[in-house]
Amino acid sequence: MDHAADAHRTDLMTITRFVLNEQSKYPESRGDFTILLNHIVLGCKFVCSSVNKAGLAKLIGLAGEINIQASTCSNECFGEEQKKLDVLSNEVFIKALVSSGRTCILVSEEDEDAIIVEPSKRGRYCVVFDPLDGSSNIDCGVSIGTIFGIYMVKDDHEPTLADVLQPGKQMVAAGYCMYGSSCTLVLSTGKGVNGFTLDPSLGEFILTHPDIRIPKKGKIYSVNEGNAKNWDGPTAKYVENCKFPKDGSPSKSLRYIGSMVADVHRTLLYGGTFMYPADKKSPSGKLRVLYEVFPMSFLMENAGGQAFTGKQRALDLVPTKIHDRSPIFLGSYDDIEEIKALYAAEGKKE
Ligand code: AHM
Ligand code: MG
Repeated sequence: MDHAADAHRTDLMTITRFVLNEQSKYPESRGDFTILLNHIVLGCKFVCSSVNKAGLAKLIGLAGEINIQASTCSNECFGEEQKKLDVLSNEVFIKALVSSGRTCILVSEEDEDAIIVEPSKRGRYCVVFDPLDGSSNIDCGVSIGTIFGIYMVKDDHEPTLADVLQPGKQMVAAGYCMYGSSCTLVLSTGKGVNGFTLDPSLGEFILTHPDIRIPKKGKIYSVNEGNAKNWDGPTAKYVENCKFPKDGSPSKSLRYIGSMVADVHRTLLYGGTFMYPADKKSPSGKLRVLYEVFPMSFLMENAGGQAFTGKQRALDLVPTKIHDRSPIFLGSYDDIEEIKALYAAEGKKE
């Protein structure tokens, strides 16, 4: 009997145990981060279960629509009114985060204004999140996900927007949970990136992807090419190089799901680039700085890759509004170097 392999199967590294181990390296740690993360994990499990049941529970549809199934639906979570999954996910995460007692300000893609947590429930963390990114993909069963970033305030002041309008490099942790063929939570607390897969029979996220490192160079590029006619010069040139390389290397493959969590997850594991560039119609691109660009850039850098806006390192951006957008190019170190060189060359021409 192979005892080492057996120990691997029976000595399960759950996400809570993993984070506790990590936090115990800091003597000043008070366990607050572990508690916060447990609440995020709970939100992810709830959303995962709702996404899996979406067809059955007739959750798909317009928010506010009366769910004709509701009166016969025994699942009291879903109530009388049919809730669209992104609305439901937003409520789940806000309730989980506030009830953790460890947050002071929340920014959600679904809410125009930041949520200031009431004083009796406040803690030191600010959480920015997209509760269900890629929700236009729900109806066809494509992978979707939750994205989150976490900042920490240093003292007990009254929370303000200034606490979250901080460059991404100030985040203390970031991650995403992908609701796909399996439910995978990828997390970085600033030292490497680790992936955990939900074991539905245990209800626990188990470490399945320790110390994820993105390949230094990739064979895939990922972008919505339907926008090509409006791209700037460097983006067009990079994509042209992917298809018709001039150095004799093989052409790259195009993969684009249109769901950021799934596209970034593939990029982290297989390497290559994911881009949502600026274009003439959307000079700031589409993706949101605080809860899409920053968390994914934080993960990329911590896995050995890079994230670039076309002008600067993405994590150096200073957002001025909570729903700001930015162009983004992220992925394998060498591939992003190539994009940076194309922008630098364009800059010299101007
Ligand atoms: P959403 O926040 O409204 O779901 O939009 C974000 C999504 C990302 O997941 C994805 O990368 C992008 O929009 C796809 O956009 P497009 O359909 O323009 O290619
Ligand atoms: Mg989104």
